[in-house]
Amino acid sequence: MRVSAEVQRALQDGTPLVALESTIVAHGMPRPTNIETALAVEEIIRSEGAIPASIGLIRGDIVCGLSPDELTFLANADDVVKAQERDLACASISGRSGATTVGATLFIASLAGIRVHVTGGIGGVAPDFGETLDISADLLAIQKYPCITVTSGTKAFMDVRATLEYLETIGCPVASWMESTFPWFYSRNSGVKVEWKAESVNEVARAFLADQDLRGAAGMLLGVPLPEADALPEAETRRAIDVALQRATAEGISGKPLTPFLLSAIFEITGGASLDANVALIKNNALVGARLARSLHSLT
Ligand code: PSU
Ligand code: MN
Repeated sequence: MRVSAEVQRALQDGTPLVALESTIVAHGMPRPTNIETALAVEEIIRSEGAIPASIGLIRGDIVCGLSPDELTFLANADDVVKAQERDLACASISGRSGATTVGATLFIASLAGIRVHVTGGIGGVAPDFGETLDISADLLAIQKYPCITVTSGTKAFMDVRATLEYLETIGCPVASWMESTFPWFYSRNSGVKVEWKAESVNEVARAFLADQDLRGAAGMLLGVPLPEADALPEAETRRAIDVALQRATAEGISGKPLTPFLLSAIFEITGGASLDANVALIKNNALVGARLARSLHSLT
């Protein structure tokens, strides 16, 4: 594992740090919006007085603190693996380059000692989990590693209610930012209630530190609804998901290619609004995440 000089310095000097996953860059957004957004997100974090630590795999090296060139490489290369935590060792010994998922990013961030992680969407529990057992490895990692994940929801076509049930079962605290329902990625409201409505970054930071004292190392999830101006009406999100899923069934698409297929179908169905929403939400999460990292630093 290689920690960039800038991230090492921030760790030594006690400058707030924010970890960023790279699957959204390599596989979550089309070019060139992916790299433009990744660089803009890093800039937002800096402008809030924190240091970004983008995480990924470069030719077998696990890197914490990707340079702009390395991010650009991951955004444009065609053979970038989507690395979950379990894939890291195997990808590393075979010299592969990879984008890290939320789960893999949290593992690396926590090794480095970073306590805030910003992403767009997390994996979730799939609507057909009863047959497929498709429950994202992200969820266990979010609970397990001592880092707060800032997200705007699960991938929109996951079962939000089942995902929150699962997080409850495994003991992961879940808050919604200024709302009493969990966000729905492209839309502000999934309709699923949460018990913890967070009213300030200071409240979340204090709760996180108290939880470390009480239970030992553990993570937390903060759902932040995307800004009103970029949000899709709930009915439009519902329709886009339904139509995209029908197309996937009609074309017999399942397994790994399903997510990219659905994302591009949703893009087309919403006339590009889904991508604008995705860009807006990750930028907004970067703002909240950087403020949260600053708050954590002021408390410790
Ligand atoms: N949601 C999106 N775009 C993404 C992801 C989620 O809207 O790119 C990525 C995240 O990196 C997340 C991963 O960790 O997908 C989850 O993959 P899976 O469902 O296979 O666990
Ligand atoms: Mn999955």
